[in-house]
Amino acid sequence: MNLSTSISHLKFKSCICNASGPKCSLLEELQNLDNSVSCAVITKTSTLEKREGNPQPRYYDNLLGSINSMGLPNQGHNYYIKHSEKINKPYIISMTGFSLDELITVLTNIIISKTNFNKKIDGIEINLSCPNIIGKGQIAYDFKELDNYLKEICFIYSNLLERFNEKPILGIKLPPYFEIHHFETAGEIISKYPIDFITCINSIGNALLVDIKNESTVIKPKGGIGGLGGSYVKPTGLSNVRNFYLQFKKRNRDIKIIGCGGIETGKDAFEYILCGADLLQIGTQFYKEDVGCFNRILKELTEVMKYKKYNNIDEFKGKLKTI
Ligand code: RRO
Repeated sequence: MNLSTSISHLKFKSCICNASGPKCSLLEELQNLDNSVSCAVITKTSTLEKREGNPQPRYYDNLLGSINSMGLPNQGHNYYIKHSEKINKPYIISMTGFSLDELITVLTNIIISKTNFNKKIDGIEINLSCPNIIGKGQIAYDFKELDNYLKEICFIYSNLLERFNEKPILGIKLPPYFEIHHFETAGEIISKYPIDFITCINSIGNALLVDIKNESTVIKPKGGIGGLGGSYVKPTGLSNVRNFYLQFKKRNRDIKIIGCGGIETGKDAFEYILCGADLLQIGTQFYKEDVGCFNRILKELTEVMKYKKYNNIDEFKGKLKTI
C-alpha cells in the first residue's frame, strides 16, 4: 500500500501530519513529532516576537471537538528557524504577522535563513485565518486584503528565491467559507498566484460552548468565544476542500489542498481525500491522543483502501461522485 504524497518537489512518506496549533510550540514537542510517523513537522504559527497568548483557560474539548482561544502563544519565529536543523523530516514553519509589514519581515527572515544560511526549512504555511486575536478579524475574510497580502507575499518569495533550486513550498491557511460565491471569489484570487498549497480549514471562528453545570463559558478570553475544531467542523472542512478542489480544477491550476478539520479515523481521512485533499492535518485528535493518532489513522486508512482495492491515494483523490 502506498500512502505517500507530494506538494511540488517535496515528497512526504505518508499523507498525514500534525496541524499547526496543538503541541508544536516547543523543541521537545517538535522532536516528539519528528520521532513519530507524522509525515511532516509543522510548527505553531509563529510571529515576529515571542508571545504568551491569551489568558487561561483557553482550550477545552469534549467528545465532539474543541474550542480554543490561545491567542498565538509561540516562541517567536527565530526559535523555529534556529531549531530547524534538529528536524529530520519535511519541516514546515507556520507564520503570520499583525500587519502586512510585520508578516513580510517574518517571511523575509525565514527565506533568508534558507538562502544565506542553508537552514532546513522545507515549507512555509502562512496563516491568514487566526480567529482569536482580540480586536482583529481574519485576513482571508477580507478579499481585498487577501489579494493584497498574496501579491506582496509572492513578490517577496519570487524575488528572494529567484535563483534558488529547492524552494521551500509555499502555502496559506484559510478560514472556512460558507457561501458558494465566496469559494468563487477566493478561488479566483488564489489562482492568480504561484502558491503550492492551501490548507483548509482553520477552526470555525467565534463559536461558543457552554458549561451547563456551572452555567458558564468553558474558556476565558473574549467572553468564552473561540475557534471550533474536531467533529463539529468536519462537514464544513469537507465542503471547503471539495469547493476549492473544483475551483482549481476549473481554472486548470495545480494548487494542492491540505485538508484539516475533524479527522479522527481512517474513514474521515478517506472522505477528505475523496473530496480532493492531497495531504491531511490532525489538530484536535492529536491534542487528545498524542502521536499515536498518526499510526492509528494511517492503519485505518490502509484498511479502508484495502477493502476498496485501492493501492495509492491518487486512485480516488478528488473522485467524489455526486448523485
Ligand atoms: O493561537 C490561536 O489562538 C489559534 C490560531 Br493562531 C489559529 O490559527 N487557529 C486557532 O484556532 N487558534
